[in-house]
Amino acid sequence: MFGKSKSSLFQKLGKTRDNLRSGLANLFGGGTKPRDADFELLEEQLITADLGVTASLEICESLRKSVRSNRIKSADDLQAALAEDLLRRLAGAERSVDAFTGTKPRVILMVGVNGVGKTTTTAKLAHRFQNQGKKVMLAACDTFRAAAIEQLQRWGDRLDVPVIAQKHGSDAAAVAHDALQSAMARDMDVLIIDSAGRQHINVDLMEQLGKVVRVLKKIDDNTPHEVWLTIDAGNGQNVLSQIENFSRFVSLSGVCVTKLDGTAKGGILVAIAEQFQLPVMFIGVGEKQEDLREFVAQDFVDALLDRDD
Ligand SMILES: Nc1nc2c(ncn2[C@@H]2O[C@H](COP(=O)(O)OP(=O)(O)OP(=O)(O)O)[C@@H](O)[C@H]2O)c(=O)[nH]1
Ligand SMILES: [Mg+2]
Repeated sequence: MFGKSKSSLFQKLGKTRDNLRSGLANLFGGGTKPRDADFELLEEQLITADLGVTASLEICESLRKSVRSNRIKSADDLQAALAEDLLRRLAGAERSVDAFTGTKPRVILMVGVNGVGKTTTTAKLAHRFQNQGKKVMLAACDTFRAAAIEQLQRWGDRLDVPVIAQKHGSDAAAVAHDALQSAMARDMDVLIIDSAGRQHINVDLMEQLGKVVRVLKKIDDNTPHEVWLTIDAGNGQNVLSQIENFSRFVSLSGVCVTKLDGTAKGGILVAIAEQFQLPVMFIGVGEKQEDLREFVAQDFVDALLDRDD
C-alpha cells in the first residue's frame, strides 16, 4: 500500500495519471494482443503528457518490441515495463537536499518567469526547513511588482519567519546584501531569496540577477549556494526554453516544478531529466505551505502509474 505521503502525491498527480491510463487502457483492455493503432494512441497520450516527442516514440517502440517478442504478455507486464523505463529516465534528476550541511547560512536564490510560483515555493521551502528545526530567513528581492513585498511578508507572518525587505522600487541587490548580512549576524541556517518574475527578453531585469549574485559573492564567495529555477508544469515544453534562457544569465543548480496538481503535463519532468543535467529539487502540488514534496523518482513514477509495489 501507499504510505501517507505517497498516497497524497498519488491524489495530486491524478490528471497526468488519467491521461497516461487512458493511453494504456486500450493496450490489453480487449484481452487480445495490442494492435499498432493502440500503440499510436499511447504515443499520443505520452506526448500530451509532455514527455517530449523523442522519449514518447522511444518508449512506445520499446514496449511494442517487447509485446511482439512476448516479453510483455499482460497489462501488468506493460505497466511494469513502462515504470522501469520512466524510472531509468528520471533517476538522474534526483538530488537530495539533506546534504544541506556545512557552512551557514545556506543561501538559496529563487528565480523564474512571472507567476510560476516562486514566492509560494519560497514559503513552502521555509516551512519545510523550519520543520527540520532550521532557522530560516527570507529576503524580499522582488522590489519590482507592486504588492510582491507584502505577499512575502504575509507568508513570513504566517510561518513566523523573519523577512528582510526594503520599499517597493528599491534595488534588489541591496536587499540581498542586507539580507545576507542580517542572516549571518542572526546565525540563520537558511536564507531564501525571493526574486521578481522576469522574461529573458527583458535584459535589464535578467542582468539584475547577475548583480544580485555578484553582491552576495562580495560578502561570501560561496554564495548563493543554490540557484533554483521555478517552473510551472502547466507550461509544458516551454519550460525547456526557460531553463536555457535563465542559464545564460545565472548558473542554475536545480529546478522546482510547481502546479503538478493542476495539470496533465506531469511528463515534463521526463523531458527535463533527458535534456538537462539539472536536478529536480522539489515539486509543488498545491497552494498551501505543506504542498511541497522532495522529488523522488520512484514515488513519482508509482503515483503516475498507480503502482503499489
Ligand atoms: N495549484 C497550485 N498552485 C500553485 C502552486 N504553486 C503556486 N501556485 C499558485 O500560483 C500563483 C502564483 O504564485 P506565486 O508564488 O505568487 O508566483 P510567483 O512566481 O512568485 O509570481 P510573480 O512573483 O508574480 O512572478 C498563486 O496563486 C499560487 O497560489 C502549486 O504547486 N499548485
Ligand atoms: Mg513572486
